[in-house]
Amino acid sequence: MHALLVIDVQNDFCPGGALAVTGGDEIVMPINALMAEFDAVILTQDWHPAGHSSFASQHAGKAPLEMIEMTYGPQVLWPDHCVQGSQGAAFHADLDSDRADLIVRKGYNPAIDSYSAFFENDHETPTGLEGYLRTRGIDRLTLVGLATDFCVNYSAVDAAKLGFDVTVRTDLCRAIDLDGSLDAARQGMAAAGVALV
Ligand code: VGL
Ligand code: ZN
Repeated sequence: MHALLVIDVQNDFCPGGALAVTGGDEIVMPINALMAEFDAVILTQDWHPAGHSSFASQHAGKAPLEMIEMTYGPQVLWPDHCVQGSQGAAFHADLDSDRADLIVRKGYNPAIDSYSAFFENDHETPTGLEGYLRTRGIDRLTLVGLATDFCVNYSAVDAAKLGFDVTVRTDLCRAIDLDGSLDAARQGMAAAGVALV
């Protein structure tokens, strides 16, 4: 069984959003068209409580895109984004979210960010997605969405480590590209055995 995993195609990651990814909206229609080719379609949704610890606004003297050390390791600080229930957290209006079998929300823990669809950024707290996939007999995943170098990257690497057969459609992803993060992500995914096509 082969699932399409659509990562964070939300207003805040599209042009005009709080953490806009260049060209983020270009991938929406082609992703919709791709959905019909899969046995399952799963969407993820970045879903932070107001005042989330990954927001620069919560750290005195810190600006967005600066780094801090959290108990679980280094963390990039972001502008406030994808706050639960906000328009920014909603899926892009053209994304065919009705087609989804499952929507996985992540980043709801106030103290821990969660780039990956599988684990929070402590790399151990699970979201439950692994169990869902295994109980449905899904062993292959194709990933698309935003952003290539953060949530797509972390999700793809975790999926490969868990033993899934993982492909990233790089033409249907767009990147933030912070200080070489896109090159690092490409290398990390390839080293983990992810097929980049
Ligand atoms: C993401 C930064 C913060 C992403 C989410 O979806 O790649 N990036 N939250
Ligand atoms: Zn986030």
